[in-house]
Amino acid sequence: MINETLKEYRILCFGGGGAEIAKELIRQKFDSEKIFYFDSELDDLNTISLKNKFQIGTFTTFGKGTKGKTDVSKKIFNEDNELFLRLTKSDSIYFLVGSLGGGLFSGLLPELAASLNARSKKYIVIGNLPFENEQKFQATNTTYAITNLNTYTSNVLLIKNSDVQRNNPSLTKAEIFDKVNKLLCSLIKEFVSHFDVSEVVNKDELIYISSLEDLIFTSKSYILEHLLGINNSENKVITADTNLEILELLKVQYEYVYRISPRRFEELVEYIYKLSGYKTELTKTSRDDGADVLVWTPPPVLGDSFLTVIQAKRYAKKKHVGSAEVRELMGSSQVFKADKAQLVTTSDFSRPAISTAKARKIDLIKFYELNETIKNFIA
Ligand SMILES: Nc1nc2c(ncn2[C@@H]2O[C@H](COP(=O)(O)OP(=O)(O)OP(=O)(O)O)[C@@H](O)[C@H]2O)c(=O)[nH]1
Ligand SMILES: [Mg+2]
Repeated sequence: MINETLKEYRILCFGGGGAEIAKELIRQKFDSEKIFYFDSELDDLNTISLKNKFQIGTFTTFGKGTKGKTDVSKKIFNEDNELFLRLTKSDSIYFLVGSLGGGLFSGLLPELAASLNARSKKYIVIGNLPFENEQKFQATNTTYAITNLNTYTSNVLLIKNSDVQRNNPSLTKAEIFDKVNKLLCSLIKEFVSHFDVSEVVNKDELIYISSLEDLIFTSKSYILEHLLGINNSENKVITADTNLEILELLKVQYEYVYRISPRRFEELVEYIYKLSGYKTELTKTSRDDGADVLVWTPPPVLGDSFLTVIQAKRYAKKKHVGSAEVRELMGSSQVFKADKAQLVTTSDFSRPAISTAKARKIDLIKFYELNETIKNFIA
């Protein structure tokens, strides 16, 4: 029953260190639906395959990092406030995860904490501190983050890189990071499973702003509170619906569609058809028949249902869909013995694509048109 309740958590990872921790979470088979990764650095975003990853601060850093500047993070936070609000709307427990020292996570943490506090959300900060001998700005950023964070929460658990190094003097730096990531993951795992950190983590490696016992107590009582609010068999654990949250966001800020992962985009397309009442299926990621979504139209009174295969292309604004993509979809339409094929994109279609599609009777759809039709379905 506890596990049922704990479906309600989200692990939000930030910045380069956050990406490494997220990768470890994925390796340890954490439910990837629960893992979110945010970064302004495209180079780091590209190293991880995750549905819930978001480019932030696009208009602040243009795909670069903050270069160690926490004030840049504040701008990023303001730019993407809407995204954070939407993704932290439900009454989940939020884990804010990353590595202090760099600009992004250090600068965002106090802003996120302030925002979560203002809306009475529950959260726990889990991360690591830079090595003692790292560059000066790392220490400055860390102090900035912790001092400001202190005014909002005492639910903070941090591991010091240097402590791990002292306890494991023979390890290389890369091995230390690996160890730190594993420690952080076990910390999260413990919280998610039974909220007892004492067994998995060597307490000497852990610094905590409040006492660990307090933290565990707080979290436990939250869980209990949460549990008491539901009656077991028919329990009302509402799993937050990320697709809906993102559609709501797109309703007010359409441009976000360029910052989500391609897989998330495929899901959104499927979701729209599902909301419209159709039977749908998302094809496996590994499958490469060129079809992402299958939609069955209900049969008119009697007869066979009508199958539409859909290919979803989350392309950058300027990258238009060409005739090759249309031909590929044609092929996959045959593989699936489909009655109809549609190509949905976030960008536009080239002239050859349009003429190829016309000859083959393939529908070319711009995502905003699809999104427009769905507006009626969401509050
Ligand atoms: N947990 C963890 N931390 C790491 C790893 N590799 C580097 N770091 C730490 O990450 C800290 C912060 O750097 P980043 O996370 O890259 O910084 P950022 O938050 O992305 O900020 P900017 O890149 O400056 O915008 C450094 O001080 C390193 O100690 C890793 O594999 N795991
Ligand atoms: Mg970075």
